[in-house]
Amino acid sequence: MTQTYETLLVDVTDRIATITINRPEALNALSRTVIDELLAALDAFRDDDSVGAVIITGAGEKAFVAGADITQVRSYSMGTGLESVMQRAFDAVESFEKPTIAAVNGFALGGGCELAMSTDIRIASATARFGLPEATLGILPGAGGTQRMARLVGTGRALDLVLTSRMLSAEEAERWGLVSRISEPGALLEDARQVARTVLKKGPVAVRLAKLVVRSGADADLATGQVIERLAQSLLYTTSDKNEGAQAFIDKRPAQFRGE
Ligand code: CO8
Repeated sequence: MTQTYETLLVDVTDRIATITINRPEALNALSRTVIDELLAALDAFRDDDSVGAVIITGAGEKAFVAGADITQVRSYSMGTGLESVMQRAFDAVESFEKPTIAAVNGFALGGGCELAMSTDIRIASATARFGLPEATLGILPGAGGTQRMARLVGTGRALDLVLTSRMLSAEEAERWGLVSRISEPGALLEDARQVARTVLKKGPVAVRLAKLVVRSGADADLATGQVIERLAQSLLYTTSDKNEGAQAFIDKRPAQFRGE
């Protein structure tokens, strides 16, 4: 039975878990409860073989997540910053073993943009808007935002967003490389599920290792990244999935991967 949450709606269908952050009255802002429940949901999915991929989205059509809950921001102290629960939470999203997709259905601001950036694949509704407006509140994007944005779109563009609080349309976000696909608003979730279904047809060990290699290589020098790549590939060469994938191609049939 799927666990119930106060601030999340969770559905598991065809090995795809959809987590909907459900506080539409506050544009799905990230309260501490949302963060705790998001981590609890990922923990539950980690060892659950009935879940192969996770989609994260927001309730309603207006917002994916409009940032940290500003009503709680006033109580943040230096200790809150140092403890940085949100930074660690998004690290957990980024390093989650199974593929993750953000279906960005509206405003993805501050912590919402940072959450989306910690997923593997970002799909935006044509009406989505992205930004890191923390400086307007006298703080900075402290949940990985200053770092992930610079890595995704380059330092100059990241500084433009961070220093001015400007918002990007879905089209601009795609041009900048912040999202890789745009959907019509009504088709967003189904498009995200289609992407998840496509990934789920691939060799599961290959998908898991490919994610690990791309992620760990992104912050390494080329030679180190290539060593990681070579080691992962050598491991895959020992799997029966590798033989099945090649045989299925020769037989002109879909592969039946066993994850070993
Ligand atoms: N937190 C709490 N409530 C919110 C938030 C939020 N982030 N965003 C919107 N709401 C609430 C509004 O207060 C409003 O509530 P009510 O109806 O009770 O007045 C309701 O949602 C609807 O919002 P608006 O009326 O403002 O809707 P508009 O269409 O006029 O505007 C915007 C939409 C542009 C999205 C606007 O709501 C907005 O600017 N929201 C705030 C965006 C923002 O600044 N986000 C960044 C927050 S800071 C952050 O994320 C820090 C992350 C790193 C922290 C690290 C800590 C260690």
